[in-house]
Amino acid sequence: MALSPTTSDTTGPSPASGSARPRVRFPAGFLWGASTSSYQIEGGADEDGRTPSIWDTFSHTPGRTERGETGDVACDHYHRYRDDVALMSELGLGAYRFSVSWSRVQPTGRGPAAQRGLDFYRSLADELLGAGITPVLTLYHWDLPQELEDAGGWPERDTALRFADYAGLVADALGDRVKMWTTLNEPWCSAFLGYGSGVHAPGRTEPLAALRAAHHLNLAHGLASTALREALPSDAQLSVSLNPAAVRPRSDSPADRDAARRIDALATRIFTGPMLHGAYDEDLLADTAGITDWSFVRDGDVACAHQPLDGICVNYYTPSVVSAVAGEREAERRDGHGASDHSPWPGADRVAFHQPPGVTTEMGWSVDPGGLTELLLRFHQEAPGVPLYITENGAACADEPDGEGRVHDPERIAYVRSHLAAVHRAMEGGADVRGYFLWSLLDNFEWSYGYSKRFGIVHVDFASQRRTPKSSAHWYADVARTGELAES
Ligand code: IFM
Repeated sequence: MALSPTTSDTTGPSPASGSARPRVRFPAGFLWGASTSSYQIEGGADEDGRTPSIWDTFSHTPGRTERGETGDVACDHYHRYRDDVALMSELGLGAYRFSVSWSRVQPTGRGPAAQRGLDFYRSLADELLGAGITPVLTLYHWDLPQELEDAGGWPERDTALRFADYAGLVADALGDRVKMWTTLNEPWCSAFLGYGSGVHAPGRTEPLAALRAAHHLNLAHGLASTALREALPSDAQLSVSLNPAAVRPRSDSPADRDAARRIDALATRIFTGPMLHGAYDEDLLADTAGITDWSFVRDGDVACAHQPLDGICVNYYTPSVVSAVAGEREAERRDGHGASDHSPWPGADRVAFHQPPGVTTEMGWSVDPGGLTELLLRFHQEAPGVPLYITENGAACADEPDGEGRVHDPERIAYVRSHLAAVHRAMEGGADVRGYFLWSLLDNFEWSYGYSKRFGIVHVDFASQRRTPKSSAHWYADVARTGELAES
């Protein structure tokens, strides 16, 4: 079903709709893409001068990842990127979001760039542009050079300064090819899973370090944005990818609503406060006062983090349902972020997380598209006039090829369909959403879960590196081609 090239409305059924399912139409120019990240797919871990990142160290530490799996080879994308771009082209993707491995392009996290590392990303961008696919570059998707962690990592201010230098190097090398730039991916995970619960690299479990890391990530975003604006052509678009929480109190009681407020502050407002409004909220500072007086925040830091943005990128998978813990009871820790005796929520020890009823994905995450509509409408209100993108959304399913080598994943199609409908509802409510990037293009290294969770629309047989587009890939290609979605 082809779209008229001039069609740009986002509401109402398609005039061509003849099926029983109502159809929604996305505007012409809407970006249909898929996302990946460097450590999760590249492999080539010690090639061409790349040095270890915190994820190399962490995954090589016994007991840190499922079955001791690492990203040493992953999807071998470092050697197969041409074929992967050809696959994207066959699927008709309009955009591809990838991240740069910092230690591949600046091996010690300081000093001059490594030419061969930069050349890889230049060739990748050229390949994409040649195929008519818009490259969308994320500077940091969790793989900090190990040398910078050895110097203290994100809890130390210097890491933010190093990040700005790195941003400038990458901008100088790719600014002529890449127009869409994202500073950080999900800084909440870097700070609170990396330094709080320790389920992510570098595996530290220090509440104060987690809060310091969050602040220095905000500062890093601000400093890098300034460096990017200086180095990039004026038509470059700058954004950040956040994973804000859609938090629901389990009941309407004041205690449960307060629990939701605390998690909202720690998950979302700790970043949107400085980045969008130039301040940390008072309630966040009060909730964490037992851990820190925030004296590591220097004059001018939050103003620096508060940079003009050309887009806000939202990553969404599942909501959180929380309640207050009464009395001496231990808080339930089903927050969906992996098993640890340490909390990723400093200052929220008396908050319990609950599994919502209903369907879950292989991650155990409940399927609730309403959370995505809610978050998009929230950003529409909080940052009026700033275009929104969904830079990650998708589902892990237990996908395996059938006897004929085909991979059927109707659960993933249902998940993506319902979330695209949720995006459309937010657009009907006024949200200026410009694109959707499915997580993920390929099955890949799912962090501490190793290769046990498959998020790809393309199946990867990790032994042979054979790629097989799943039925969701063909379905998504059709949505991308027509700009239309049949709601279930
Ligand atoms: O695989 C991750 C990705 O790296 C960051 N966002 C969530 C995805 C699924 O867990």
